[in-house]
Parts: sequence; structure tokens; C-alpha cells
Amino acid sequence: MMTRRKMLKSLGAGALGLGAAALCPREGRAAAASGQRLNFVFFLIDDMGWMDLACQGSRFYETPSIDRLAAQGMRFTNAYAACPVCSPTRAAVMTGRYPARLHVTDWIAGHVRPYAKLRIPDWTKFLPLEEITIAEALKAAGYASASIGKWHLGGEEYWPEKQGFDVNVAGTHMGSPPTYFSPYKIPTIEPGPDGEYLTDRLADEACAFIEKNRDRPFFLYLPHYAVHTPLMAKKELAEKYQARVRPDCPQKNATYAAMIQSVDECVGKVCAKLDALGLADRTVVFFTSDNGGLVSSTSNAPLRAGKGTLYEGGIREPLIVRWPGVVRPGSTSGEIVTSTDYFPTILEMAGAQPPAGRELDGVSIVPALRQTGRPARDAVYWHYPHYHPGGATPGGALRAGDWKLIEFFEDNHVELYNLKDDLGETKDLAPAMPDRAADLRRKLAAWRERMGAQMPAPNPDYDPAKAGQGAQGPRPKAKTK
Ligand SMILES: [Ca+2]
Repeated sequence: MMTRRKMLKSLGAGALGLGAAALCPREGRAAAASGQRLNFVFFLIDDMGWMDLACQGSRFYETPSIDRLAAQGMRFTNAYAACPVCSPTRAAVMTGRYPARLHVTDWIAGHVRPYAKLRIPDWTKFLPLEEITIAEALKAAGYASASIGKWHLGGEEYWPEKQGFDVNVAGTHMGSPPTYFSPYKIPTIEPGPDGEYLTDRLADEACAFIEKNRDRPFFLYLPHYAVHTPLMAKKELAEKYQARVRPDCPQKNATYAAMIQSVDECVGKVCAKLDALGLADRTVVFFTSDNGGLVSSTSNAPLRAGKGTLYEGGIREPLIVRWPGVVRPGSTSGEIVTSTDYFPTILEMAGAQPPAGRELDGVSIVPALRQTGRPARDAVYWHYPHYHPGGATPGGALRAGDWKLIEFFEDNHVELYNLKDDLGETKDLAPAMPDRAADLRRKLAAWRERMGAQMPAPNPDYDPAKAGQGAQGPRPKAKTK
């Protein structure tokens, strides 16, 4: 079989429909003609919950730089991650395709429960090289690219430099850093001075990449390891928040608060670098997260539950997009957005077409950013045929307008919520509205069929007494140093 890299090489950019001026939308042509093509900085924070920013309503965390980004851009109130755990959302960001279609449906290496009621499917524990990543699509359009931070999409043969990125700093198979303080024990980042803090270091690496590529269009993917466990923060920051813990505030972990502040400082540094180099006006900045907040670290209230579940706390995310000269400063949007949408959105902004012959699940949110139209779709979907230590059982979900349906595969029951009236998912309307629930269940099943989604099966080893026993799956092989 031809490898994807060879295929890209043999087809060339033109055959993929990328980068050719004739295929550029109007703005892309204008930008290309003036030599002022847009740059992209994409902050993907790990495990950041919906209420983890001051501009989202937190009364505990302080995020002045991210709040400023929101004041200069658009803040989305109905943005989602494509999965309630790490790796599948990352795969969706990279490809514009649903985790269900990719069969990358759990965090790598996942969670195994040998005696559970259902046996989980044989899912894919890496992002296949045959997929076309956003970095590959933009490379064909003349972009330099870097992945600076957590990758978590397979073993060494699937790392960012194998998936189209020119630069990989700190990306490996790892889903969390062994430590946030240097020496990091991550093979793709050289240790800094003893005690250097990883979030600060990634900010410096990002600024260096921007400086080096100031004269050409670039895509900077900045997937922070923060604010994932292990919770480790700079001492002086943690002490500051410890003094501010209040009994009436559900967010009260000072170390976690300090980790958020360090992320905020990184956003501030990167924005200051863009300003200093005169690049801010032609750089689009995205800020979002890969799954909901972990309930042992933070509170997602008023949302229900957190990371690992299909309730809103597991999947609803902060999303800010700053696009100078186009997005109205300080605006908000209630449009429903999910992780698959960034791929087509960024390609449209870059004046490039999506790869020819490749079905994308995302839609461009450019009309929402311009406030000229709405994304062209009627629902967004989730497929999580897995158990999660946080308590989740295999299931799926969809959101269509104000309605949300969650299907639980162990017993096939569904829950129906109206998110406009009941953001906290407290009142299951399925018993009272069986026709609506049945319609949405059919819609979800039809989508799974279109995706070729993998389903769990009855487990012949099912033992109710031992069903809760579980362990992490086998880790991808990789060198360490
Ligand atoms: Ca995560």
C-alpha cells in the first residue's frame, strides 16, 4: 500500500486542490496577492473546563490575557470538544473528521474492563498516516507549521513530524507530563535549567517559532500539557490562590488555579510577541480545550459532571477566536461549534481548499465569525463506546438545536434534555417526550451508520461482581530519555 507521504508527494499540492490561486476564495486571493496571508495560532488547553476562565464566569481563576483575547475577538457559548477525553478530540482537530469515523474513540491507551457488561471495540490507538492533517493541508498551501506541546496521537511513528509539522517540541505518545518542572523526562524537549516550568517553556518555544517565521505564513499549534494532571504549579502562584480559597466558591484548588494562570501568561506572551513583530493584525488566534474539566480538579457548574462523560461538563468548552478586522471585538456567538470545524475554518481563512476527495465532518465557522450566516448542519454528534474511570459507560450523544440526546449502550436507555431551559441536564424529558426521543435516537443511529462507527458487543466474560475492575490499556512503544 502506498504510504500517505508518498501519495502526497506524487499528487503534489495542485492535485490535492490546495494552495492554487484559482481555487482560493476571494479573501484568500486578496491576502495572497498582497503578500499578507493570515497566520494561525491555535491554543488547545488540556482538560480545561467550561467555567475555567474569568470571562466564562469563574470567580476564582484569574485570566486577564485570555479575557483580553475575548474582548478583542468572539467568544462562543455553545462550543464543544468532539470527545470527552483527549486523543479523539485531537484527532478531530487535526483532520476535520469525527473520532467515530477515524475509529480513534478513546484516550490512548484507553481503559480496559475485562468483566464489564460490554466488550469495547478494537479501536485505533494512533492517528493513521493516511489521514491528511491540517499541517499537511497548510504545508501544501505554503505554510510553516509547529506543534509545541502535547501530541498524544500514537507512538513515535505517528508523532507531529510524521504528520506534516515542520517542528515538534514536546509532542510524544504521552497524555500527561511525568513532571511540569525541568528535567521533564519528555524525549522531544531538551531539559531547561533545573526547576524551569513546562508551561513557561512552551511559551518561549512558541515565541521563538513565531520570531523565526515572521516573514512567511505559519500555523502554530500550541497544545499545552496544562491543565492536565499531575497538578503541579509554581509555588508563589499556588500560594497566592491558596489565600483566596472561599467556602462558597466551588472552584477551590489553588494549584490548579496557578496552572491556569501560567497558561494565561503564555497567552499574554504569545500575543505580545505578535504585537512586537507587527503580526497581530494578520494572525488569527484560537483558544479552546480538548475535553471538559476533571471534577477532582475543578468545578464545571452549572454544567453536569465532567471529563469522561457525555454530559455537558465533559464536552462543552470555552472557545475564543480573535480575527482582527473581521470579528467584531467583544462579540459572542451561540452557534454550535465542535472540534471538527477548525480544519475547514482555517483552510478557508488561509485561502486553501480542503483535500480533494476527502469527506470532512466539520463545517467552516467563518460565517458565524463574520456574523453573515450559520454553519450548514443540523446536529453535532459524539460516539464514546468506552468505559471511563470517571464513571462513564459506553454511549453516544447528539445535539440538535436546543435538544440533546444521550444514549447508553449498556441498557439502551436514552436521556433527553432541553439545554436552553435546563443547562445543567437535571430533567430527563425522554419519558415525557417519547416521539422526540425516538426521532433523535434514529438520527444518532443513522449518523453512526454513515461514520462506520464501531460498537461495543456483549461481553462473554461479564461478571457483575467484578464489572468495575479496570486498568489502563497497553501503552504505545517509544524511546525514552
Ligand atoms: Ca484532555
